[in-house]
Amino acid sequence: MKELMEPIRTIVDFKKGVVNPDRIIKRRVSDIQGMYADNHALEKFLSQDNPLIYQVREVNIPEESGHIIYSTTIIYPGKVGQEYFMTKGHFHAKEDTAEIYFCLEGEGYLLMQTKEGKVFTIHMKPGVLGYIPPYWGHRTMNTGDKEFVFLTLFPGDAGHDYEIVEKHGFAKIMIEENGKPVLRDNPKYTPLNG
Ligand code: M6P
Ligand code: ZN
Repeated sequence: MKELMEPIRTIVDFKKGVVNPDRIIKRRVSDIQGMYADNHALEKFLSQDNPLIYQVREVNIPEESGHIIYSTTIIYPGKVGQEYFMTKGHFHAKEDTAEIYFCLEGEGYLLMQTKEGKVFTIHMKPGVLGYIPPYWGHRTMNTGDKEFVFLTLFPGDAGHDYEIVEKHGFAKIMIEENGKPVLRDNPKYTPLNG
């Protein structure tokens, strides 16, 4: 008989994310440096304290079809130049897989993009659920002044493809202008089919 996995009980603190995660991934400015538009501001940050931008608190779930992986992400408030602190961003290695982002605390934006360069944003605040359909790359940014916390759920076999984002970037960036977040063209973006 097939041996079944035991069910899991996870506690999620709305402000702090998954309590006692199996793994914490931490990303600092240096881990996503090529993706910020303002090289000058970036160098200043790197020569100083290389701050923590976000952490992902993960539970051990098999990376296999049939499972649902879940984790919480905390993006700290801050900017590199005028550009808000953000996740690295990725497409799914198995492109026909979706994902759900559910905001627990703080505020920010969920930026999505197709490989053809079509862009869509969802303003996230507590209680807002963003559905990322299959084939859309995704990145999130904290546009508020406190920690932005969200829960994510995605198919076990989705995988992460960072290469496209590293090579081409996202078509848009979210920057602060007159105290407000605005979406602007990313000067570092190179279209996939261009
Ligand atoms: C969410 C999920 C994870 C992802 C994390 C950070 O929690 O989408 O799969 O790893 O955000 O985003 P990234 O991997 O793009 O840095
Ligand atoms: Zn994803």
